[in-house]
Amino acid sequence: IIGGDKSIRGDWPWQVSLWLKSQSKGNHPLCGATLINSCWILTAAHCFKRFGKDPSRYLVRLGDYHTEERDDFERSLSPERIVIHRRYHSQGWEYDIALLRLRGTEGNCVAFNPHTNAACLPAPGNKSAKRPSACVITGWGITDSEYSRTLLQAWVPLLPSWKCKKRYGERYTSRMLCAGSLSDRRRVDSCQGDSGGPLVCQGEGGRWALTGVISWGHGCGDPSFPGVYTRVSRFLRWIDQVINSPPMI
Ligand code: 4AZ
Repeated sequence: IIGGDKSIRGDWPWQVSLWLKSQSKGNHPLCGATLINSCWILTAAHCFKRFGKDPSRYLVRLGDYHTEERDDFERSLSPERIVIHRRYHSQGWEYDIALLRLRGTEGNCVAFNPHTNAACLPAPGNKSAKRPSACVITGWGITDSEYSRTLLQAWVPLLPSWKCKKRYGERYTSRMLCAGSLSDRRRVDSCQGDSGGPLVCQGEGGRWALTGVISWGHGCGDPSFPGVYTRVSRFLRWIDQVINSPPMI
């Protein structure tokens, strides 16, 4: 996260970190992710580009705050299944969305507590609802120099799509969201290591909804190249289908 602040422990209880397991080199943080119910975690498809989709190679850590200290509520689990959107192609950035299933029975995989809880999905079908102004990105990714050890947060404004269209051309599509700093005085952006993590926006009644998945962009914190996010509202049916269909054996 560029231009962010240290978060407060427990403020973003849906934040998950995704790790690559390695016995020789120690586990290695790869991506952010978001808990969306007791059994499912939403992240970016490109997180699996390098090391594949064998769930046994990964760990997810819930309730984490400081990556190198043991927090009272943190828990590491291995995912049971990884589902990558079938239209995702590793050469591009379209359909950059994936779901991870945790082990457990029917809606009963992890217990929620003040440090582990699910984010809401956006309400379906209210396209006309006014654009939320307050959105927050969170992650342990690159700051100005290195990965952060504590969970960082940053407020980012959602930008009109034409701003990303203008910069990125055809690569920016209606299944993406554009967000970032408006002025060059304060650079605010997501960056490498944050991807897969949440962009949440606060709606009526103070309810936070998972509006975007941190996905890509040209560099980080460059005011002329905003960050690009997977537009979660376009994938509600896909999410529902994956979660509610029996696993293929
Ligand atoms: C990345 O490499 C990445 N500035 C994530 C987000 C952004 C750029 C790169 C957006 O995962």
